[in-house]
Amino acid sequence: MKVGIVGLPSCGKSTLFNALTRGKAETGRFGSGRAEVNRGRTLVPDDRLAWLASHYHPKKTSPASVDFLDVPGITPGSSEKGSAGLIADLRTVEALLHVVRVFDDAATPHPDGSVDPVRDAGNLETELIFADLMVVEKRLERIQSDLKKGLDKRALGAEQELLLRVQAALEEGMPVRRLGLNDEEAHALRGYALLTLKPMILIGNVGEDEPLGGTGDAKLRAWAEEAGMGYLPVAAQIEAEIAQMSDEEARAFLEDLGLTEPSRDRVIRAAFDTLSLISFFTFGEDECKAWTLTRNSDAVEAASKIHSDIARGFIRAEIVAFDVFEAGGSWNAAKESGKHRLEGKEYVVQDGDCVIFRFNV
Ligand SMILES: Nc1nc2c(ncn2[C@@H]2O[C@H](COP(=O)(O)OP(=O)(O)OP(=O)(O)O)[C@@H](O)[C@H]2O)c(=O)[nH]1
Ligand SMILES: [Mg+2]
Repeated sequence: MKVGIVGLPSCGKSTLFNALTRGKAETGRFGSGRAEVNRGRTLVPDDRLAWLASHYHPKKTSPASVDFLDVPGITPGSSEKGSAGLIADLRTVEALLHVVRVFDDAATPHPDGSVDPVRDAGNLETELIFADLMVVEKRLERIQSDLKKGLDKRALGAEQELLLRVQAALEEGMPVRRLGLNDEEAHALRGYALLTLKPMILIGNVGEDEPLGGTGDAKLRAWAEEAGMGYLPVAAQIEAEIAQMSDEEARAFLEDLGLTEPSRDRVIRAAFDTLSLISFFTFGEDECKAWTLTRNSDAVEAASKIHSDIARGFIRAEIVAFDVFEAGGSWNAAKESGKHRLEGKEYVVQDGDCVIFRFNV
């Protein structure tokens, strides 16, 4: 999974990136003129995988991972610089974290002179809408000229009609994700990688005075709810410091605050939820591995994550739900209890399924 971090300048994107990836990207360099992109990978924490590994002692344990992309601040007019640069980078991600500055700190002057989370969130949304509008307008011009040339009228006509609807929404300031497109329409737009069609989670970057794991800014939360987005308050600065601690130190630090996990884990879970992702597991003495799958995928789609041969030669899947596996203490115990299942191609894989694929190539 690939997730992009966006926001206005100096709102704390790189600080959040460091908190999420335990990275050391440079922060606080607004105005340095260097438009550099930071990339990092985070392993997805999963107690279930940890249990499987403690059971099998495999040579290798492979958690799922999330790739984060941190781009420079988007300023009014960023989108006009065209497809080059950061907007183009963002088109490749599956979901966006939109960071909004909530913290107040005289040491970091706000580019607009005052801290106003709702204003900022709206301003960034407007920039993303502009960026999408440019893509849509360009394509509409192209379609028009192709239609004049007498090219494939039916397909082009359908595309034009859809794009005109999208254009009208964007012109009214509505992100495409709120247009209520059906699956087919969303699929038809995939090639344009519209930014406002991507699932988005709002991150309120709250200050040190807000308790970690607190509720964040109420107005910003209401704004997010209104826009149909998830909202998570994160104290990016402190979380970035925690991310640099050893696991032991971090645990003790969080425990003192009455917390069980760093924000990193909450953000990753929110990204999984927003994208409707689930995990299934393969296991054994060689490797225990967590696989990421879109909810409602069938057994063949799950198999194809592992290898196209397994999907092609799929016979059946042997499945034990993780909870049953853990409660019984072993695969064989699950088998004997009758809670072990044989499933065919159409089986819809569930979060936490432990799977052995039977296939023939
Ligand atoms: N007090 C406080 N300062 C913060 C917090 N988060 C970020 N900062 C500071 O704000 C400044 C900007 O943070 P960055 O993480 O570089 O912000 P950015 O969004 O990546 O900035 P650009 O990439 O330049 O747009 C830095 O000096 C950070 O130390 C916070 O939660 N509290
Ligand atoms: Mg930055």
